[in-house]
Amino acid sequence: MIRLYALPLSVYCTKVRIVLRIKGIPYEESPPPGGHYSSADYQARMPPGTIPSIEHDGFKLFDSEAIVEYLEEVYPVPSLRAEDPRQRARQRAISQFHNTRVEPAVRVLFPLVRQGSETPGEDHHGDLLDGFFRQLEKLERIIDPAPYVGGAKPCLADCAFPATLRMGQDILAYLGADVSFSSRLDAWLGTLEGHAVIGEEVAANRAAVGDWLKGFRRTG
Ligand SMILES: N[C@@H](CCC(=O)N[C@@H](CS)C(=O)NCC(=O)O)C(=O)O
Repeated sequence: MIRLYALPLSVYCTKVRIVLRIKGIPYEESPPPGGHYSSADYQARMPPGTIPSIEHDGFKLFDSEAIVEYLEEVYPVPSLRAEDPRQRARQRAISQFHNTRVEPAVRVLFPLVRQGSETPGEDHHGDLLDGFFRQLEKLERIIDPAPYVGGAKPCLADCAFPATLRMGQDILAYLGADVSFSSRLDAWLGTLEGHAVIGEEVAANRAAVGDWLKGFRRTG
């Protein structure tokens, strides 16, 4: 049995949950021991102190990308990666574009939410908001969904983006800025959210983001 340490607000945890559920892998989920990834209990068990992480029959693994690749190898059916090495490599590059570009462009917005009373019109805020839009433009040029990144069925490269794009959109809406996705990104998101598992997990993450945003008071 796989134990998943995760929290509802984390888009990386959403990605791993999507993969576990699409593959039909039995798992149990709990918050990190001590309730948070910064707890001493969790860090003693999982030294990087990040979520998500898994324990599988005594084997401990952190990092969402390593986890989904491991799951793909240990539970290869249904497959979430291309047979062809070039397509597979490309899908990995797209996944990494999420982890190294798109998600960080959303994460840098967190302090603006925490500040609460600031307005997005200020110059340094504008730069941060533009950073997210720049990554969306690049993503638009990188993917060619048909209707998923990997073709007719979802692949690993489809699993991380929808929660992160919605999180970016919801944070920007909270900050008073509008995010309209291009027709290509919009159609892709529609496909992803129309998938039963992906749709449910993204909705759950979005609800957690909504609760998190409600915890801050905007006065600006
Ligand atoms: N590259 C990691 C990033 C995961 C990550 O940053 N998770 C956040 C929560 S969403 C976290 O654990 N933050 C605590 C920290 O970085 O110390 C992955 O893909 O698992």
